Amino acid sequence: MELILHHYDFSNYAEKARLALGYKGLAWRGVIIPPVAPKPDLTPLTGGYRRTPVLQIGADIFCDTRLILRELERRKPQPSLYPAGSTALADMIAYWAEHQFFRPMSLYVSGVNLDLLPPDLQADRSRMRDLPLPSAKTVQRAATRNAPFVRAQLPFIEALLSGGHAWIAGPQVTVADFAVYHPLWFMTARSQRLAHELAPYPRIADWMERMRAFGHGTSSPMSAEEALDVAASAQPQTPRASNPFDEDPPLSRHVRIRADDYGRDPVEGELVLVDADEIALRRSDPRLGDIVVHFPRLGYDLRQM
Ligand SMILES: N[C@@H](CCC(=O)N[C@@H](CS)C(=O)NCC(=O)O)C(=O)O
Repeated sequence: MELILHHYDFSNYAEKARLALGYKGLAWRGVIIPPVAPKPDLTPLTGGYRRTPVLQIGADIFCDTRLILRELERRKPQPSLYPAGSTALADMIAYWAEHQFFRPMSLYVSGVNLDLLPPDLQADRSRMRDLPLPSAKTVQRAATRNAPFVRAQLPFIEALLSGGHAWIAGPQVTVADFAVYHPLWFMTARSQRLAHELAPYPRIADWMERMRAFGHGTSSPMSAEEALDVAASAQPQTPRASNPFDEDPPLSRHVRIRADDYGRDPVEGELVLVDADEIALRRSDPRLGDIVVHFPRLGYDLRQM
């Protein structure tokens, strides 16, 4: 079954997924989705989730790169993203990179590149976070306030790469490499205006070069229409056995899942899989039939309706 990545070029989380596909030497099809809502060809697949990227395999939809990388590992275990012994540390570093390091990075980069952003982007991102639309001045002030947070954390990364460590969590490649890479990629993806921030860090530069060399695997474009047809003519795979916590709703209950931070559009359906890493629900779309939508456990709120 083909791997279909719904993405757009300047999405840094999509870059994380593309690079993981490259690391594993996978072939995939790419559907370009709009960078702002509404996303009328994506939400029939996800049931409402609008963030980027999304991985489709037939009538199974994987939301969030945390789960997308796990799913790639399941389908092609080698080379591994979760080498024995480094996984806990890698997961914790990845959490830091995406929850503590990336937000100031995003505010700094967006402020500095304000004149280069698509005109509707700020308004969409404010709506996505339930915030009022900021003025240009507010965006620039946020950049000024957040630059020190970026600058204070860059040395952490240089330090992780010292002491003979080739990769972020030690001697082997892990998910932490991909989670730390994409915020740095974002820094100079749109312009070179912040390239000077990385200049003092030779180890970061060398490691980013080795990350870039993984490439994106082999990809060919697919239209949104074709991806919807793939979902319509496929059946979701039978979910693997669940291993719920006592607090979880029983399987087959009607549940709602949504992100716990931003882009919190709810997805509703019947709970079909729940364990420590993943939650999945089955929903029915009038055109596509049954779809199973998968989320990582961490970062998502699961509620019985
Ligand atoms: N935790 C999510 C975060 C994804 C995310 O925030 N992606 C950004 C793009 S880089 C996004 O969705 N922006 C709004 C959009 O694309 O609609 C993941 O790991 O996939």
